Amino acid sequence: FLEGNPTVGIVGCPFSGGQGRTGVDLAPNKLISAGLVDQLSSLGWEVHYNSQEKFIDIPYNPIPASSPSAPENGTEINERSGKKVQRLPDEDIGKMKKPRLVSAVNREVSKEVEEIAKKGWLPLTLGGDHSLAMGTVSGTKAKYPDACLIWVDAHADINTPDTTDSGNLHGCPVSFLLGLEGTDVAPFNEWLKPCLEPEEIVYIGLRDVDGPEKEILKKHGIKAFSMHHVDKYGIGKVVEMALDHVNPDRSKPIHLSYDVDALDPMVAPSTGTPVRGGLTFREGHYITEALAETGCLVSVDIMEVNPSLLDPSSVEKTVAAGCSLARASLGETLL
Ligand code: 4U7
Ligand code: MN
Ligand code: MN
Ligand code: MN
Repeated sequence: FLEGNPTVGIVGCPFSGGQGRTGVDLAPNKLISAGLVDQLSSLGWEVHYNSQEKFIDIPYNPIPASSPSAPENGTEINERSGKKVQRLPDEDIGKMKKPRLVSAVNREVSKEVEEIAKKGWLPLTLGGDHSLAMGTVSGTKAKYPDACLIWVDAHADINTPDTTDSGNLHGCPVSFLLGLEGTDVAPFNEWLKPCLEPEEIVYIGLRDVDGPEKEILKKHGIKAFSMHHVDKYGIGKVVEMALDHVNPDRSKPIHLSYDVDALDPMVAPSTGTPVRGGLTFREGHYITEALAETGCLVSVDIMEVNPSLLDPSSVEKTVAAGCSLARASLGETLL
């Protein structure tokens, strides 16, 4: 599906507004500093890297109210960009936290991913939190309307604005992409149109799914392989069954959205919502290798690395895992 020399457009998204912990916004820089650009070049890819630092000047940018640079009139100096930004209020809408910011950022991500995909390149989005998948998947779908979605995660991320308990939008992107009941709400409905059918998505790695999410999965007949299925069938069979479901002829483009919390916390400890009993290092990488092998991968997300959590060795492990998942997705082979 890609055109010309294999080219990857890395979209660095330093964004944490879809959940409550800071630090996940540091991941793109960390992954790049770890050498990701050279690593992908070595695999034969032409690499373009574009950091979306402009996010931090989006008007709803949540600077802590106690920030020393915060004058009373609502105009503040952004500590990271040094630029003046006007901070508009971003009050909860229903249960949704930071809805305007999450929407505005994803609107930019969607445009960026669409642009890269339309050049015939592969967008590799480095999160940031997983709310960013609203943008990445809609951007991919704009170029490839028949793309299927493989969602690797401990969580289903399919809460709606009505079912979410936490109000964190990183737990909701899939419901918006599907256009489930309750997602046709401002500000998202100003740009995000439902672009995914329930039979176009498959999950691998689930082990922490909220009650209402289970109901949604059942109601819409959404295929999911939990850790129970990985244990039962082995990862090789699970990936084959997952592909048989969304891409039976291996003829459709594939978007891979990879939340590193799918990996066991021993493998990827530095992430905001770790859940024990996850994928081993090899199981996690097998998924990306097998998808690369199909030749159908057109867009990849590596999400939820949080370099500010735990000790330096945990951070290093998690960052290294993020880089190696990206390499394996782009065709690094063991032999
Ligand atoms: B992630 C959760 F309640 N379901 O909605 C929620 F358990 O992108 C977690 O997969 C969401 O890390 C996790 O807040 C989102 C919770
Ligand atoms: Mn998760
Ligand atoms: Mn997730
Ligand atoms: Mn998480």
